[in-house]
Amino acid sequence: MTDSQFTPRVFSGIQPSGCLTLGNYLGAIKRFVQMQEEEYETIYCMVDLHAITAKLLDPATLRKNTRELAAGFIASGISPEKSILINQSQVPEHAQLAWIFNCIARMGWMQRMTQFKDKAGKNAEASSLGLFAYPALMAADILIYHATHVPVGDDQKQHLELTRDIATKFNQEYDVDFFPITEPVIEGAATRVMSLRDGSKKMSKSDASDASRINMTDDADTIAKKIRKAKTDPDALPSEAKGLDDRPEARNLVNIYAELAEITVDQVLADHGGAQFGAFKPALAELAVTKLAPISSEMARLMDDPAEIDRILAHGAEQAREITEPVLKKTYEIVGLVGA
Ligand code: AQP
Repeated sequence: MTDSQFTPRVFSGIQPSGCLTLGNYLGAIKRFVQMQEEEYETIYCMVDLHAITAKLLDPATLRKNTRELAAGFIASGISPEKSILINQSQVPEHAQLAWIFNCIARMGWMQRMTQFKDKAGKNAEASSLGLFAYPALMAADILIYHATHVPVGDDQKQHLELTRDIATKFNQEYDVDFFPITEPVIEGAATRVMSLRDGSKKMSKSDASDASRINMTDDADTIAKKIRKAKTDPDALPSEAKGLDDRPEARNLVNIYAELAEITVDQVLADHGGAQFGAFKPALAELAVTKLAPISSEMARLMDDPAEIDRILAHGAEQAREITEPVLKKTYEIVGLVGA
């Protein structure tokens, strides 16, 4: 059997571990919206079970983050009529399949995961077991839908490779072609948006410095101020992309501009090559505010009616379970947990 036996289906998720960032938007959500308009069935998820792996959150904060993330998805253009929108914990088959995958994945595979090493830091012994097992749950999130494509930022590449390894090993162990070998979709000029304070670090919701990121809820003044204060070098912008080598902060701002304006890096440099950051930063701030302000005001409007968000997520969970229940049942049969 080939992958063509599987319905073209997209799954991706974001953790409600904090406020959505420009990195999440450019690296992931923009692609989610595009793929919704293509030939795929699309399922997008607030992965709340993942959000408690790095640290436990105050319950009210987690609930607020989850609704705000759903509002961010919808405000960015994900339509509950066109896509299934779910909250991971409301679809229990994700966690049930994850247990099977904990038994498929090898310790050696998990120990190589760089995100665990980054997030655990020096004190891995004090990390939760959940943080270590995170990639197996992520594989279950994807494969419980038999998803064929997963749009993600560059930082998730290794986890997607692990998902493929888990699907392959499961299929081999049980001599089946049950799980697809999912394709990552990592595209665009901003697959890894970097911190505004340190060009060697990814922009992240949970960075201790708020100045390091643009939050999707930041107002125009805050966005402009953060871009004005973004770390840069003293040189003017080059007129060709090669001139951005070894200039991570400059490259980051140019990549952000390109992705927001939906033009190439070469086009940005054709327009702004030779400009000092004193001139480029206000142009970038204006562009960012123009693109992000409608999303943040729509998020605020949606957040005024949390019951409506809950209703959308409950409906999404019902739709999702039409896919996940049969896949889990069949998995249990293959493994020998139920059936003849
Ligand atoms: N800086 C980024 N640039 C491009 N893409 C990014 N993504 C995250 N940060 C960037 C992409 O967003 C999707 C959701 O990520 P996530 O929230 O599930 O986890 P994360 O990658 O760990 O994101 P954060 O913001 O860094 O969260 P915390 O701080 O909680 O760990 C993924 O597709 C990711 O690639």
